[in-house]
Amino acid sequence: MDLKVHELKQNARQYINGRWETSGTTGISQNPSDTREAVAEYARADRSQAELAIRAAAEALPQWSHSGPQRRADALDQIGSELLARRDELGNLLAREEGKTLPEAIGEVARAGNIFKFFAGEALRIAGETMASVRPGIQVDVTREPIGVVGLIAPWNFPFAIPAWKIAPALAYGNTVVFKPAESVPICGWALAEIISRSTLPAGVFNLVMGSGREVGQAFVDSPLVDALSFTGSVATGERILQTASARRAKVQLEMGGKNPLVVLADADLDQAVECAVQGAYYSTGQRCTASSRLIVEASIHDAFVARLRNRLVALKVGHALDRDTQMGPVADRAQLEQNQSYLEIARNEGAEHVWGGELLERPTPGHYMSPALFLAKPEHRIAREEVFGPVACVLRADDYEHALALANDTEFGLCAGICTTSLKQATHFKRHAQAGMVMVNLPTAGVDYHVPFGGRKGSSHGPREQGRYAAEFYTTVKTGYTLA
Ligand code: TXE
Repeated sequence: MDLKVHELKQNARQYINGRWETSGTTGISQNPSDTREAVAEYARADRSQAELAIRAAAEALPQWSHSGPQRRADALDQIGSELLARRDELGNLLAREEGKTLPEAIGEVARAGNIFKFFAGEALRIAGETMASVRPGIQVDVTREPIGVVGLIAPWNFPFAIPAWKIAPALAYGNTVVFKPAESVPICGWALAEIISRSTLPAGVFNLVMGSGREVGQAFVDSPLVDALSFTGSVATGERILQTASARRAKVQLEMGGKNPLVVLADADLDQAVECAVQGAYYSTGQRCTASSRLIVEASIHDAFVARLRNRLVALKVGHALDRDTQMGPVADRAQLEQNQSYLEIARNEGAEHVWGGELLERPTPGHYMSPALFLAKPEHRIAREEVFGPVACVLRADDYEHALALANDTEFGLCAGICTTSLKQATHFKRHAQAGMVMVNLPTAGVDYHVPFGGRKGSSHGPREQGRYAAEFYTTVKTGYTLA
C-alpha cells in the first residue's frame, strides 16, 4: 500500500497485528484553521479492540525482543527516511490537522524522521558492561533487555514528533508497541502508522489504536499485559495513570507540561530577549510544554521590555496555518480555545494588568483564532502559576537577579527555565540553580534538539528522561549475569 496523505479519502483505520481494521464507530478530524474542512474520517476503537491490539503486541514480543539489532536498525532507518522524504506533504497534513504554521509543521516531521534515524543507530549501540566479581573465578556482566509491551499515549500538540520519540526507542530496544494518538489528531497518527506498516517490522510489533482516552488509553493503563506506559499530556490524566499503573507495578514515564520561566536581566541584549519571549511564548500558538509563559524581568528594564514585546505582539500575524504570512496559527481545538479564554477572565478578575491581546479573531476562514495575550501579573495569580497551554504569557517584575531566580523556581513545575543575560557569571549560576530539567541561556525555552535528554523535575515529569541515549533508561531493564569462569 502506498497511500499519499493528500489522496486519503475516508476512514483511516486501526493497525492491529499487521492488518488494517475498521471499528464500530467513526469520527471526523477537523481543521482548526477552517472548521468547515474535515481532514478525514477515522475509525474509533472501543476497549475490546484496544485489548486485541495489546494481545497482538504481547504475542509478537518473544520473537521481536530477541531479534538482532541490524533488523531493528534497518526498519527504523527506513521509517526515518520516508518521513524525511515526505516532510512537505506530511507537514501540510500536520498544519491542517493541528493548526501549527506550515514551516513549524514541516520542521516537526523532519524532526520525527531524524529521531527514527537516531534510534536506528542506537539499536546497534546497545552496550553492556563486564566486571570481575568480588568472588574469585566469577565473571559479572550487566546487559540491557527490553521491558516488554509498551503502551504509548500521545497528546495533540506534536502529533509526529512526540509519537516518534516514544515509538522509535521502544522498537530500537526490542519492545513491542500499542500506540494511541490524541483524539484531535488521529490522522497524523494514522499517517505515521501507515509508514511504519510498510517497514520490515513483523506483524504485531507495532499497533495503532485510535479512540478516546477513557476507552483506549484506559485499556492500556489497566491491562496486565502492558509492562510499561509512556504518557504525555495533562497533569490530571498523568496522575490518574500513575496511580492505576503503579498499583499493578507497571513502569511509568509521564511528561505533563510546565510553567516555564524566562528571566530577563538588566544587562540582556533587549532585542534578543524580546525575540526569545515572542518565540518561546507564542510560536506554535503557545501550545508547547516548553513554552515561556512566565517572563521574569528585572525592574530597571521592565517597562522597556514590556513596551517592545507589546509592539512585536501587535505586529504578529495570526492566520490560517497554510498561509505564507502566518506567524501564529489557530488554537488546536474549541476546548483549548475555551480554556485559554477562561484564563483571560481569571487573570482580569484576579487583578492582573492586561497589556495586549486575547480577543477572538475573525479570519477569511472560520477557525479557532485568538490574538496573542500579555498580562502583568503577581506571582500569586493563577495565570502565573497554572499551565494555560495557549498564546498567553505574563510578566513578573523582579528586584534583582536573586529575586528573579527565586521567582523562576517558585512553581510546582520544572520542565525548562531560560535566562537572557550577557553575564557569564549569572548565566552559569542560573544553569546550576534553576530547578528544571532543561536550561536555556539567551535562547527561547521552547526548541530542543532530538538527540539529547528531554524532561523535567518536580510536577512536570515522572520517571526517566525521554530522547537521546537516556531513553534506554525507560525502554530497557538491566540484567546482571554471573558466570563461573
Ligand atoms: O490532555 P489529556 P488534553 C495539557 C494542557 C491542555 C490540557 C488538556 O494544559 O490544555 O492538558 O489537554 C489520553 N487513560 N496538555 O485533554 O486528557 C488522551 O486521549 C489513558 C499538556 O488533550 O491529558 C490523549 O491521548 N489515556 C501537554 C492524552 O491522554 C488517557 C500536552 C493526553 O490527553 C486518559 C497536551 C485515560 N483515562 C495537553 N484520558 C504537554 N505538557 O505537552 C485521556 N487520555
